[in-house]
Amino acid sequence: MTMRLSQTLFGATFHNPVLLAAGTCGFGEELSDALDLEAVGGIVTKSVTLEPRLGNPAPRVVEAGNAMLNSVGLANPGLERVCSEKLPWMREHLSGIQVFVSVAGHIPDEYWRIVEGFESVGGFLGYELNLSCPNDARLGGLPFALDPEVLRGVVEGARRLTDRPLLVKLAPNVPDIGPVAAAAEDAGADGLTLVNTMPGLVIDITTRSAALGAGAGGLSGPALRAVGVHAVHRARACTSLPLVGVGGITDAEDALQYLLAGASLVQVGTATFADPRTAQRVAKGIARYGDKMGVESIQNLIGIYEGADRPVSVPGGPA
Ligand code: RRO
Repeated sequence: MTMRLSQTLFGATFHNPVLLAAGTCGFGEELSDALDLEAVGGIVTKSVTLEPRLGNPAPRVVEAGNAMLNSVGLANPGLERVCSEKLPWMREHLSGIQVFVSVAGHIPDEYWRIVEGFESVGGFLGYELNLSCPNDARLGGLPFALDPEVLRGVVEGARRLTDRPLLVKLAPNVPDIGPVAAAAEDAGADGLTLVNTMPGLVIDITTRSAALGAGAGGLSGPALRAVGVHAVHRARACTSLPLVGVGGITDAEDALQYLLAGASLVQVGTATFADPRTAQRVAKGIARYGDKMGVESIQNLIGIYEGADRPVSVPGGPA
């Protein structure tokens, strides 16, 4: 028996559950020589802002133990050029897979104007609202995803502007992701992506300065995996939305943890930098696991973690 990997979610068919994460595949074209993009379930673009951004000073990426620290600073061509230069390529070359446009901004109005701009062009499935970038000071404020009520306002406004699937990307550094997930659902999100990178700092002890050009950054890679799996598990208990798990996936076993915890889809991010074919390999490995276990469809694996019904303990919070 061969396990069925395809699923219908958000009114669209995902031929497998493994997507490329925002910020790790550009707009597809940048990776098209290194892997067969039709072999992944979909991609999420680099976050797009209203105006072009050059990004932060180098180095933008450093090693941090079993992890990576980045502060890219939202480098992207901006709404207008993405619509005129990137979307046509994606429309032509990625018709067999699902594309989400990642949206970021400093103020709610920026998110809404970007969604309005993309709505007038089309040629992709939906949006991933990036409310959790750790490297964007938001004019001195914190990422929207750290406060359920602030997040609610951004999502409600975006919801009024589009009928396309709206994913909301959450941050790992909250005391309890449950209320944040519930607020996103209440505000009209169609799905949640968990999690963005975790704030971190690497210090060069020779220069006594930060190893990254920008100072602090966002931690990703294997060290983040258990945090992401826990976030999915916690969100599963608090919402009925489809969940997209991301953080530290390098092989099928990692991805399976997210699926069992309750994610319908997963994203591969940091591991793509080391091997652009990681997502393909992960999808094949999930299928092999299903075959070995005699599972008919991937849907029969989602959320069947045996602790799913147990009360979720939140460190520092009530059990
Ligand atoms: O561009 C970045 O520095 C960045 C973004 Br937008 C994000 O959402 N997460 C991250 O780790 N880096």
